[in-house]
Order: sequence, then C-alpha cells, then structure tokens
Amino acid sequence: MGRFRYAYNALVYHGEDIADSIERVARFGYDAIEIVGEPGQYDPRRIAKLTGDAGIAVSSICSIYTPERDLVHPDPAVRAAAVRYVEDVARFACEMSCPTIIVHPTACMKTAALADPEQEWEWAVQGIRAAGETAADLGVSLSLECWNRYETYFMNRLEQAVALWQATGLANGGVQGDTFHMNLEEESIAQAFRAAGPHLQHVHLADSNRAAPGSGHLDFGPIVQALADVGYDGYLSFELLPAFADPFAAMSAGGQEAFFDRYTEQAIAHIRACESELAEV
Ligand code: LER
Ligand code: MN
Repeated sequence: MGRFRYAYNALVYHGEDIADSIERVARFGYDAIEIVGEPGQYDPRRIAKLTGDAGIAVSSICSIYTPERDLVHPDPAVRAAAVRYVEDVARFACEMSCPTIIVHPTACMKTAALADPEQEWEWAVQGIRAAGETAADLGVSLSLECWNRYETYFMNRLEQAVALWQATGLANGGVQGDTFHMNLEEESIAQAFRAAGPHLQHVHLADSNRAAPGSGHLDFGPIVQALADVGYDGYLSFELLPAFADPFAAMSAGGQEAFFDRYTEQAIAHIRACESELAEV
C-alpha cells in the first residue's frame, strides 16, 4: 500500500462510456476516478454503482467553467448562474460520495478582467462562499484551483488561492495546484506546495507538456517529497490533455490514443516510483 491515493481525470477519455473509463482506471491500480463536472450528462447513481463494483471511488469533480459559468462576470445574472452551477456540481458529487469539487472563479480561457480587480475579488469571495455553504450542507469540499496566465488572469499561483480561500471564511476545502500550470507560474513547484501546506485540498499532476509524468521535463521527485513532507493526504489526480491551448477543445479533439491505456499506466507507475524513493518524513 503506497502513501498516496491516485486518481485519473476522465476529462481526456471524452466520448467514452464511463463504464469503460472506470474499468480502465481500476485495472491499472488507481484508487479513484475524477469525473467531468457536467451533471446533466452523467447518471450519478450509475457511476456510484460502477465505481463501487470496481472497488474504486470518485475522488473529485473536474468542473467545466464556460463563459456562462463565470463567478466574477459583471452581469449579476451570469454570476448567479455560476453559483447555481457550482451548487449543482456539489449535489452531483454528493450522490457519488465524492469529497471534493474543483472551483475556479473565472471562465476558462478568460485572460482579461471585465471589471475593477477589487470588485471582481469581492464577487469571487461572495460566489465561492455562497456555493461553499451549500456544499458544506452536503458534506462536500471545494478546491480552489490555480490556472496559468493563458487560461485565466485571476488566480495563477497557490499564494493567491490561499488568500482567496481564507477570505471566504469557509472551512470545507482549500486550494489546488496543477503541476502543468505551476510549471509556468510558480518559482518552484515543490516550494509552492510546501508554502500552501495545510491548505492543500486537491492536486492535479501532469508533466510539462500536459502528458503523463515522465513524458516531459518535470522532476517529480522533489514534488512528491514536498507533498509527503507537508502531510498531504488528498488524492493525486492525473489530469492529462493533448497539446491544445483550450483544455476543453482537447476534449473533443479525438484520436488521442496515448491518453487511454498507455498514459493511464505510465502516470501511476512514474509517481509510485518517486514515492518509493521518498526520504522518511
Ligand atoms: C482544470 O483542472 C484545469 O487544469 C484547467 O486547465 C481547466 O481545465
Ligand atoms: Mn487542473
């Protein structure tokens, strides 16, 4: 039994029957699967049964922040719809006994503010707090994920996410680093995880090219050591995507065979090898 629990984000399995995705993730020894945050497209009861039968869990929900789901949009109707979306995702997660849903305040690929930064910050605090209170009633936690500057202008580094999380006053959740984004935005990925420490709620792993660890140039040894040293006990979820600027365009790209068996097998093997080299905490 290793130290960490592993999940694989089904985002890149786009178009595949979720039963096949669950079977693959279980077959390669994962503890869980991360499910795409489209409650209207999946039956949570079917996923709960399939994962239970396969002996794995649902680790997290990879929410999809489209322009209609922008928590800091100047139009109050858009902000309200975004809060409702996060609440719907929390209910979706609850039906699958999934502990964490991923939250980001802006639409994905929004690279410039549409309002005054202080005003947007206040809207983010209000929206996350409102959705977070609903999630808390459901026993679900929020994970504020940082993205790189080409997918958002709003929150790129873990220190910003910690400040935003603390401003909400919520107790159910924390912050999330994704090594693909951190490779662009943090001075040191390992150091950023150490600084975020107890606030870490969820982690996405991908190599520098957003393929499986071992495919790019990131050295995961110090990253895994940092997560162990801060006592991180959430999931390590592999979010791997083909080389598209817009991560959601990758979903419908198709023909990404490497992201199925090959990378699913490679990802967990690479990080487990790092785990086996850990210096005792
Ligand atoms: C989501 O986890 C993420 O990392 C962003 O690129 C939006 O998909
Ligand atoms: Mn991510």
